[in-house]
Amino acid sequence: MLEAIYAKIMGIGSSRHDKRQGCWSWGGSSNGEMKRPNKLPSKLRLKISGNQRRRREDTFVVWEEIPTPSVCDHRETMNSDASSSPQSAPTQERLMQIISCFPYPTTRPASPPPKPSPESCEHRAFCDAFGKLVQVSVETMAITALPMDVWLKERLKKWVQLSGHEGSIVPATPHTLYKKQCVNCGEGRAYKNISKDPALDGFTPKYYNELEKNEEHFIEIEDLLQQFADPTKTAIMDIKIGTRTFLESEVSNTKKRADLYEKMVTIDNDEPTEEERKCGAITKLRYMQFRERESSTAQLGFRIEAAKRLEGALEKNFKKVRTVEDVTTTFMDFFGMQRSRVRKQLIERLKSMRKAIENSTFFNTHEVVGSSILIVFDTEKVGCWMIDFAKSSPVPNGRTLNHRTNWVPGNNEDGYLIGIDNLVKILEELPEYGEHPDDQLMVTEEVVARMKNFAKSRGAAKQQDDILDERNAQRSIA
Ligand code: I3P
Repeated sequence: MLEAIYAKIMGIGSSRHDKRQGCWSWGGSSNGEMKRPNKLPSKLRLKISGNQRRRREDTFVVWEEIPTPSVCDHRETMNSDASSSPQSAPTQERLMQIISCFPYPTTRPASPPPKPSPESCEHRAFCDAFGKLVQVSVETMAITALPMDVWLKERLKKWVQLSGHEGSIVPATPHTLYKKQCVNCGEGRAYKNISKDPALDGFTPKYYNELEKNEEHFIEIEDLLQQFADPTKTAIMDIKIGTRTFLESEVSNTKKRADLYEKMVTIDNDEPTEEERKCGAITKLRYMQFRERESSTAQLGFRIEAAKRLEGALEKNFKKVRTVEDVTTTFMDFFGMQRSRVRKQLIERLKSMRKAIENSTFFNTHEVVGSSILIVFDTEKVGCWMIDFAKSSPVPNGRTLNHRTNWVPGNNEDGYLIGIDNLVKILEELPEYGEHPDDQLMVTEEVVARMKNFAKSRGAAKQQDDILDERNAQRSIA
């Protein structure tokens, strides 16, 4: 779910924040369901208005303060309640352990992405050899200048992972990430095809490399957050796009899974049929379609997977954000007071992205399932990219797709453009900041600071008035 917040950070599904460590992480995988914390400060609850009120208890969206983003291991933290006793803190050694499963990180600049234009063998051989020489010398210099563990610790301090399966993404160089590839996953091939499609240039992370370590496969891609002045001071949202989130191969997969049954009842205890209850297990297709219906995927062709607000708050669970109203409210909370500026730039970017997709050879010939739109903004800049192509593959028999036709088994349509169309529409209909009644309730740190300053200046002015009054009184007595 959530590519890295590096943000999809990656294909987000559930997440956990360890306050003591000041770290946060996201995971979109099998085992990590969040429970509703017992008590939440009311101002941190998602505001719900109008006809959403009836679902207030269901719409479980929590914003939590996150002091310092860093990386932590989901496996140690994902299965317990936020309000329960403290978890064992992931140590630097533990982080190094995770990193050690990946190809060795390096302070070298990432090697340039492969050139799409055909070159002569001689030319390529020369470039390869020359590239290696340059790389070796840069690497040597960089390592001399900054020891690897120091570099890595620094990098991890600013490390945020949004999407993908837990522990699946780590820093590779100051501007790139390693992403672990699942078995039979065609993501490297998808990225190679994307790099050959000029229409998509700049709309996805740059793809650099495919690597292997201990028989595991990795790709090296751009870390999009590094385009921002301070990646820890960004707001990030991962939106899974498409009306279908499962592969067609799942339709014929009859394997029943207890973990997915458990996840289903955590979301809605009334959902399983009698037979499913007896069995205590369901197929992946059943679970994925249930998730599509419970969220906005089925109706709107996209769903919010995870988000971190500018002020540093982390959104944990959007599984029941389903209607246009739910989505609108969540966007308003996410954009905060930056709404007017961010919304405008986002709409423009999404419209160009839509045009790019309509003109893209890659999209014409591939189904793109479980991919996300990653939105990142800070106080200066707004970015938006397509990420996570783990479930993207060429359509068989030379057929083409339009990404707007409804899915029926065998037609490979994914509803990608249905999602973008609805996203643009909802953003266009968002009220300007200040026009919505809820805006007055948005008491952010900035507003509190402004109120304090105002009170202070009022206090100072009153003191001056009192002094003047006293002086005047003394004068009149004299
Ligand atoms: C997960 C989510 C992931 C999916 C995962 C689901 O559900 O849909 O995208 O992984 O399947 O469990 P949730 O969001 O409710 O946590 P894939 O996209 O790789 O299929 P999995 O359990 O088979 O990993």
